[in-house]
Amino acid sequence: MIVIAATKNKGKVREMQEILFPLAIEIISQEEAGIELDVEETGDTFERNALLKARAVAMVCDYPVLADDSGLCVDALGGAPGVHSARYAGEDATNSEKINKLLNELGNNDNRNAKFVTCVAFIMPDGTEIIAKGEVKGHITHAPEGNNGFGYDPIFFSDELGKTFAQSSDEEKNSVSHRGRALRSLYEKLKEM
Ligand code: ITT
Repeated sequence: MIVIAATKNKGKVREMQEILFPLAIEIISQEEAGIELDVEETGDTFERNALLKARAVAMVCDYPVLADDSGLCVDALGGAPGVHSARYAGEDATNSEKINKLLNELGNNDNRNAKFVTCVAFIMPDGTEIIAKGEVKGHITHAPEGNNGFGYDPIFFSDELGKTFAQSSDEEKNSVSHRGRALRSLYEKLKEM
């Protein structure tokens, strides 16, 4: 099955491809499909924003569409940056700027518990919508560690892997990540249909 990914984030596209290819789902990014859309993420939940992105792309193509809205929720920051993870340090901020802002906000707080959350929205050409979610728990390191992955990966220490996501291979990250779990849950729902 060929699916259009309703995202402009290249890190997400790569992970979607790696996770879904073994399940016989081929991901093509909206950019590769020639779809130029900038969807404003006005929702206050991951689910609402995933649906906003998926619906916008589904309106202009005849393929199944998959959107991912995700973020990092830090306990001591009341769940921030959460749905605002992409623009936490401003519209055009780099990953380093976002990471530095988060580390500064957290300071030396002993409670460094955090989780990554993903909500995926899948829309079939007949308009059927399927939602699936995934989470992974861990904690925020005191400094960035590792160069793999994207976004906040260098400061997210996965309890299950015993290292940061940026110190992990793609395969290791995908095996426990919020995105891996959400996409495998989506696949199970699709199989049942
Ligand atoms: P699209 O809306 O085009 O999909 P985006 O990057 O704006 O791309 P989100 O609104 O879902 O996507 O923002 C999620 C942000 O959370 C993302 O930009 C990263 O900074 C961070 N994030 C999400 N998943 C991540 C992961 O697996 N590793 C590290 N950071 C992640």
